[in-house]
Amino acid sequence: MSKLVLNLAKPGEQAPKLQLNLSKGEAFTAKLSWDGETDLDLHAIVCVNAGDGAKAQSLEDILSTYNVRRKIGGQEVGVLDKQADGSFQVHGGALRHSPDALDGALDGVDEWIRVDPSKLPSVSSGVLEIPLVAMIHTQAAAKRFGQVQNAEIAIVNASGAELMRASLSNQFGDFIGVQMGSIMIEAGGKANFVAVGVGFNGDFNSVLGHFS
Ligand SMILES: [Ca+2]
Repeated sequence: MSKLVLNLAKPGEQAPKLQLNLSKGEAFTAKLSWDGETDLDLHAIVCVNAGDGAKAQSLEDILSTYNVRRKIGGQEVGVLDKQADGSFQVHGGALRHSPDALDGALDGVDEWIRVDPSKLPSVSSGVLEIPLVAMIHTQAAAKRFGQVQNAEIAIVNASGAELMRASLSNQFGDFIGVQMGSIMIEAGGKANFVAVGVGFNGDFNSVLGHFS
């Protein structure tokens, strides 16, 4: 299909792979934390990988604050409804995103995505692959992770055990975004997290271009 593209504005603006086994059907959470004024965002894309790369099928596969229904210059954009508490979700709640934090003012975790693999549809061939991406909001004037205080991402399983943790401020200081890795779900529900840890300096649509 043709490439998916999202409007990147918000309201008010114009390696070797490390495999981490998850228990079958086990839910887990990606947690993003930082301090200071910068707006960081966590994104996930539900893709099918039939052996020729991970590809999203429609806008309903994209869990991103850029895909929440909103008005930009009088035009409605985005396809995901914001819940009363500010959270939003895809695939009937299989992936749920916290309210979009516009700065790092919260104590501890500022944004999170919770994934419940058991709620996702099974694929007839290939695997479900869900890339997880953390990045600085495009409008945050040329900042890189090295200029953001205490930016960290962690993946935690249902019982609270940490599967991975990375410092974006230190390990990815030269970049505005990082693909942390992908959740891989085989037919039958067995899930792995495959760590990637690739930094990039494009915007979210350039990321989406790889996965659509
Ligand atoms: Ca944010």
